[in-house]
Amino acid sequence: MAVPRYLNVAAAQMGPIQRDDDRAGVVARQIALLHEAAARGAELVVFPELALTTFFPRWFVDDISEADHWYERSMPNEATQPLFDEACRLGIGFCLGYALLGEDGKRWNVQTLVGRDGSIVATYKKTHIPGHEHHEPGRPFQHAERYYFEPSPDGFGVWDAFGAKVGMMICNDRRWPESYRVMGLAGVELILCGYNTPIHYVPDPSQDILQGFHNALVMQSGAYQNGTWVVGVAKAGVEEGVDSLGQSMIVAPSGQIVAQTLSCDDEVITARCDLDWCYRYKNTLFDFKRYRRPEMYGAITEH
Ligand code: CDT
Repeated sequence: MAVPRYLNVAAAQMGPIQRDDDRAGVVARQIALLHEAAARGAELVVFPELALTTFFPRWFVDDISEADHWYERSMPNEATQPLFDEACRLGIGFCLGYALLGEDGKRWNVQTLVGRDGSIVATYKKTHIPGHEHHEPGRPFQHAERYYFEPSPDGFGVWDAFGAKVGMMICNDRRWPESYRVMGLAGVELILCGYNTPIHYVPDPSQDILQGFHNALVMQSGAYQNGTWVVGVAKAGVEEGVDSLGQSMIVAPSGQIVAQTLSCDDEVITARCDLDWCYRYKNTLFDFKRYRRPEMYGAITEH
């Protein structure tokens, strides 16, 4: 008989981080979330996208070096070492989103996965960069991610960690079925995804009322169609006047939401993830080897 595999996972949603909030204060909030997750038996805690700063792509600066202070130069660093130390002391792993300015001068939107012993498992760079490249002065706020970040050249990875096959994606990645499918093909069992989603979608405000629906729609379908757990974690609430979606959730391989936040503040939700549940889908309806027709899907990568 196979030994059942369970992983206690926490989504540590964060309320807004304002422009003047310093990293020490943000990390103190994260440590408080870590403690709450630990008290609930979590082994892995997932924080949002850009979890150390405000969502700075909402402002444009002509000289990008003026934005350097929003980026980390290394991980861990002086500001985040207390989080690493406390997580290691508690024996909890975590996944943290932040902006990274590499030694080569390249700017990335990343998530780092840290093991229960404090060692870095992997750093994932965001693949799909939404928004715009140039200043758009007519907008109520900018979404200039394409100015501030390069698209990852690495693609999606799946790592053996926490006794599971763990993948990562960041915010807009969750809207694309290819993100889940590439990881699904690598056998992913648990996908970790931080996000910052403004309620107001400037190019088409008719979508505003649907933000919560679309958020659940993509993560539930991605989980189900690939037989994987998905953990989606928001930086929520009104940040510098911009209202952002909460509704962080943990989705089972069946597509069912097993836990969801109720607030737009710092809030922890947890789930005991049965990793073998994935195979009820991977070995039946979504038995990729048996049923997929990749020779019919060429257009997806050709165009
Ligand atoms: N951070 C991020 O990727 N946000 C986008 C907002 C929509 S595009 C302006 C998202 O997909 O949620």
